[in-house]
This record gives sequence, C-alpha cells and structure tokens, in this order.
Amino acid sequence: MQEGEQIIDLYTWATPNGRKVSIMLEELGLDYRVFPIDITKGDQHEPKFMSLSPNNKIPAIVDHSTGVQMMESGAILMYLAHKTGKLMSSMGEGFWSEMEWLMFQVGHVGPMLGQTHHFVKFNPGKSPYAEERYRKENVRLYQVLENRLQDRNYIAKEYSIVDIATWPWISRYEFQQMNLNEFPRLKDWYLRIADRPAVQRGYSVPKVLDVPIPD
Ligand SMILES: N[C@@H](CCC(=O)N[C@@H](CS)C(=O)NCC(=O)O)C(=O)O
Repeated sequence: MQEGEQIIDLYTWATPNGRKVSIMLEELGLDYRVFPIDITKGDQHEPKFMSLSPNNKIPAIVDHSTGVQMMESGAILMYLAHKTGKLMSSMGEGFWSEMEWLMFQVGHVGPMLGQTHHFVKFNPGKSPYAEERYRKENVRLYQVLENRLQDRNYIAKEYSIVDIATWPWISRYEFQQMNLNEFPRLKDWYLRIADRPAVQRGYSVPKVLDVPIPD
C-alpha cells in the first residue's frame, strides 16, 4: 500500500454488524476493499485479524489515508461519518438524539436480537427459557422502534448512522420469527431503507444475497 492511499480495508462477514459498515461505505461512496473473515470457520481468532480486532469480532477497518485501525461497528460508523461530514449531525440537538439511538442499537438491539438468532434460529429446543426470554425481548424492542417511528420517517431526524446501524438487524426478521406486518411503521421504515441502492449493494458484502422483502 502506497503512503497516502485513500482506500479503506474492511474486514467483515455477511452478518448484521458487518453489513452496517459495508452499507455506510456504499452510502458515502468511499473506496474500499473487502477482506472476508469467515466467522463460521474461526478466522476471527487468527492473530493477524486480532491485531485489528482484539475482541475477535467483525467488523474492523483500516483507513490507509489516516492510519486509523478500528473495531466496533458503532465506533466505525461514527468515525466514517466524522471523516466525511455525512450521515451524522454536528454537535447539538440532532447529534445527541443520534447518539441516544445509536447506543440503544449497540446496547440493546444488537446483543438481544443476536441472542434470538442463537437460541431460536440456530439452537431450537436447547433452552426453552432462553428462547422465550429473547423472543419476548425481540418483540419488545420491535415495539420500541414502532413507537419511535409513529411520527417520523427515520429513527433520528433524518436518515443517519442510526438507521444504518439498526436496519441490518431488522433485516433478520425471519431468523427472529417476527412478522413485520404487526409493526406497520417499522415495516414502512424497513422498506424505505431497503429501497436505497447503496443499502442493496452494502447488504451483499461479502456474499451476494438479496435484501429480504416482507410480504
Ligand atoms: N459490538 C460489536 C459486536 C460485533 C459482533 O458481535 N460480531 C459478530 C458477527 S455479527 C462476530 O464477529 N461473531 C464472531 C464470534 O462471536 O466469534 C460490534 O458492534 O462491532
């Protein structure tokens, strides 16, 4: 890599946290190269990857124009928004509502829906208690988003890193056995974002898969 090269290296896999960053890079039109980290085969435990992501999880980036290396999808979204001045408000009312809902995604939506995938989709029957607990939490979190979207088209004021962080988790509604028709405002929001060409391109990284569209 030449010094001053503008390219960003994205270490990722076809999961909600990975797709947040590929969608963001597509929205921003930044030049990036994809390095697939197959988490089903244990690539996330390789020492080379761990030097970028000490928590053994995708996604991670290296920005060759600044030398910045980062893990944690929420932090990466903020870094890219700050770098370009796009998809995040500057300090003020808009900024704080974006932070509020970004933290909600990172602290609740991701970890809880991830547990639904683990127990309900991939290990059914192993722990009825956990299946019930996370399915209930899944429904509750969809309702929080449904309520938030009653009087707005996006989770914060305008389309932002908050929508980009949250949308890939809702795109797994089938894994979660959720019917989006029971959450009409959330479904409209989901479809509004699914319609964006950058979202469709980012969704297919690193594997070509079509964005799920509910009936
Ligand atoms: N808080 C992290 C979570 C990242 C995460 O959980 N990544 C998952 C894929 S969505 C992963 O790499 N799993 C591999 C493993 O747990 O070994 C973020 O938001 O980036």
